[in-house]
Amino acid sequence: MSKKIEWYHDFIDKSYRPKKNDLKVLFYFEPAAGITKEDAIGRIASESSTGTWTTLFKMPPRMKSLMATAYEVQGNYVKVAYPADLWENGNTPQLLSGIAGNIFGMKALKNLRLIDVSLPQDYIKHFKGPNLGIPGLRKYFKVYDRPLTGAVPKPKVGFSSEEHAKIGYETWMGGFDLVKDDENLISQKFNTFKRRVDLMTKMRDRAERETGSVKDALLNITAETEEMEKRAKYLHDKGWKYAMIDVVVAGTSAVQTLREHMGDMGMAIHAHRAMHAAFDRDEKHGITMQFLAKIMRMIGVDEIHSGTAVGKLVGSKEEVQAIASVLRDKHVKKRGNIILEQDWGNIKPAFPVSSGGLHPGLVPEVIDIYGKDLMLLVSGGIHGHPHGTRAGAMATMQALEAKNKKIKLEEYAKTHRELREALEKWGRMKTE
Ligand code: CAP
Ligand code: MG
Repeated sequence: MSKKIEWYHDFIDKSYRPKKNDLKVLFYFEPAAGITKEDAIGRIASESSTGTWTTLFKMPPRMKSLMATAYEVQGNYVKVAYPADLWENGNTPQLLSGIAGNIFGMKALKNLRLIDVSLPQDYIKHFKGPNLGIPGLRKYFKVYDRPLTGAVPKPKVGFSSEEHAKIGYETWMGGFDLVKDDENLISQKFNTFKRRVDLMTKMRDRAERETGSVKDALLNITAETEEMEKRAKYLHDKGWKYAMIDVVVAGTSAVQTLREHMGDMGMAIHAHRAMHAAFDRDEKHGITMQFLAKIMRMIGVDEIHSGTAVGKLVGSKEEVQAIASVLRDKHVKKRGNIILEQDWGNIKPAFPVSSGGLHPGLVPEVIDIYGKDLMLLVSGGIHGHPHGTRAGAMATMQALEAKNKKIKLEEYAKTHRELREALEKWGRMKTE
């Protein structure tokens, strides 16, 4: 028999019971041709903790206590426990370099998907979580019985700051709480951040005066981190409660820095997830959206896009509800091989954000899927209304009222013109 040259199987112990402070991770895996399941799971635990590809000449015995353990295998799902001492307090990138790092590139695996992590109290206590979260934002808007509503001026980019602010005003006047920048609108020549903020500030003050309601915006500050800090401060100085960040492209480290900075100013973070589908779309490989949502709630975004299940973008009802549970529940219950249990302790709940291809006719279905603790973004679905943005926002608010009163949309539309016109155009159509 040849000499032992690797020690991957040392990372497997099916009799192991995770300790209270272990991090537990659920993976889906498919071994490459010629690799056994045992070889595969040993490699996952090894590469994401203390291992290397070969046995070593020397290894201090205490290192044993830092090894991860693959402890439960069910078909192609494996759970791995990681000792608390492997992780630096409050360092999200370090966590990702471990459990979401090299392992995705191992030749021994045909596919690997990081489904969820269960984080012990001792780990999450080093993070702040959302600054305002659902309760803080509801209190700020004084809106308790319906989702918060918002819209992005469409098309995505191209409007001047003046045009943008006018559309924003119409959106607010139609009854929406928020006007949102698109993910790729930040500070282009034709619509710079400062000019947009200045004009939006004037329009917000006017809309607030005229409606008597709180109006805010999700203005996109995404840039290099120090520039984001400056932009957040600028928003604060102009009386805005929010800033929006494209959190995946900006990175966890930048989001964490902004959470600190904006927390000091009493602000909330709206997290857009542009680029998430590069790693969460393939069902067999990559990282799930519920994992991203969990990490972002831990760091402290107040809301994050989570899909619609009925709109134009990918994401099933099951997936969308798993994400909502991770974001909103205090005690997240384990669901099959979809989510692990999570006790959030003192970390506040964050809003899921349903967006992408929505229009008034889809509102009841979205509420059936999510319930009311939600941010509802309807953009094309208001600006495409036969009577324009304001009427489109009104139609959406009417759809929400109808749902609240348990009245069928078609019935409510008989006495609500804007809703009727929206239904005449789109009906209950599912977008693509
Ligand atoms: C929606 C949107 C959002 C997507 C993001 C867009 O506009 O502004 O960025 O919804 O997707 O550009 O498509 P519409 P997700 O309402 O006009 O479709 O929320 O799934 O991350
Ligand atoms: Mg967008």
